[in-house]
Amino acid sequence: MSAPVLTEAEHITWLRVDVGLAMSARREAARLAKRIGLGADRVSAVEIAVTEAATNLQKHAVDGALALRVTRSGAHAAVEFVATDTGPGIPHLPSALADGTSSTGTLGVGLGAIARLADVFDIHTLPGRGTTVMAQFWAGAEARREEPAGIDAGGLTRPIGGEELCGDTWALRSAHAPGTAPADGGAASGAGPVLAMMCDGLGHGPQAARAGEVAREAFRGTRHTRPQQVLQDLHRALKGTRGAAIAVARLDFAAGSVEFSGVGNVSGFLVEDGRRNSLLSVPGIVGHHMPHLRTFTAAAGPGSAFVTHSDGLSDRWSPESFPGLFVRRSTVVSAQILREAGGRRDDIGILVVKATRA
Ligand SMILES: [Mn+2]
Repeated sequence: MSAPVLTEAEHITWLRVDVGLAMSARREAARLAKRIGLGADRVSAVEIAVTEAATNLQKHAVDGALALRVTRSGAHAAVEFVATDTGPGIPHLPSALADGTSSTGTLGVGLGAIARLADVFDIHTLPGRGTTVMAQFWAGAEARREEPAGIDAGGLTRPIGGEELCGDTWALRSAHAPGTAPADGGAASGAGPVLAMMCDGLGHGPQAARAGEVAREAFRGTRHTRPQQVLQDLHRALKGTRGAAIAVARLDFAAGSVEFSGVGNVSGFLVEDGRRNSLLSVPGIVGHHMPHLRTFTAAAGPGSAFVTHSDGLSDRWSPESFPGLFVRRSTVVSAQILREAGGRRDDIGILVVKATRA
C-alpha cells in the first residue's frame, strides 16, 4: 500500500487574453465540471464565475492569463480557475467584493459574484503590479472548504511557449511510512508531517514530461519518509529517462521543522514574518549523476510557508515586496510569485505549502 497522496500537479489549460477568452474559458470550465461530476446547477455556477473572471481580464487586464484545472485533495475533486494579470490592481478591494457598487468600470467588476458562487475564493492584489483571483468548485458538499490534514498546498505549472506538456511537476503526500498511516490520512490528528516534491525534467516537451511522470510515480510508491532516501529511490526510477532536477522536503509544521534535500537547480525557501530562508540544493542530475546528498534543516513556525520552484522562475523575488500575500491561499501565493518571477523561456513549476490556521 502506498502512503496517501494528498495532492499533485494536474494538467493546466492556460488561456491568454484574446477576443475569444470568455467563450473558451466557459467551454473548458464546463468540460472539467462535467468530468468531475458536478450537478447541472454547479456547472452553471462555474460557467458564470469563469465568464466574469475572463470578461474582467479582457476589459481591464494588461498581460492577463486564465489557468483552468481539476484540483484534488485526497479522494475529492474540484474545478479551479486562477485569473492573473499584470495591471492596475484593484485600489479598493472591499467595495469591489461588495459587487456592483463603486467598482463599476474597474478590474473588480464581478468579483462579488465569483466569491459568492465559489466554494473557495481568494484574491490578492498589488496596486500598479497585478492581481490574482482563485476560485474552486468542489464536487460533493462534504468536501467543501475541507483541508487535507491541516495543510494548504497549491502549485502551478506552465510549459514553455509552444509546448503542450510541462516538464516541471510537483506532488505532496503524507510522510507516514506505508502501512503505518492512519486510515484517515492524518486528517483527524491535525497537520501531520508531509513530503513535498518539486521536479524539473531536463529540457522541455514530452521527454521532460515523461521524466516528471516517472518521478511522480516513484514519489507515490517510495517507502521512505526522509528526503535523501526518497531522492535515492527517485534516482533509481529515473535511470533511462532524461533525468531531472528535484527537491524533496519533509514538512512538519506541528513540530516546527523542515528538512530539505535538493539536486540541481530547484529552489527551496522558508518564508516567515516577511523573511526568506534559502534551503540549498547540490549540483547533479537525478537519474544520471547523484552527488553526495545533503539535508538542510530549518525551523518552521506555524505561520511559515514553504516555497519551492524550478529555475523557470527567478529566485530573486523577496517576500517583503509582496505585502499581505503570505496569508493568502497557497495557490494565490504561487500565482503572484509566478507572475513576477516567471520567465517565458522555460517550463515553470512552483509549489507553496503551509499549515492552515486553526
Ligand atoms: Mn528548467
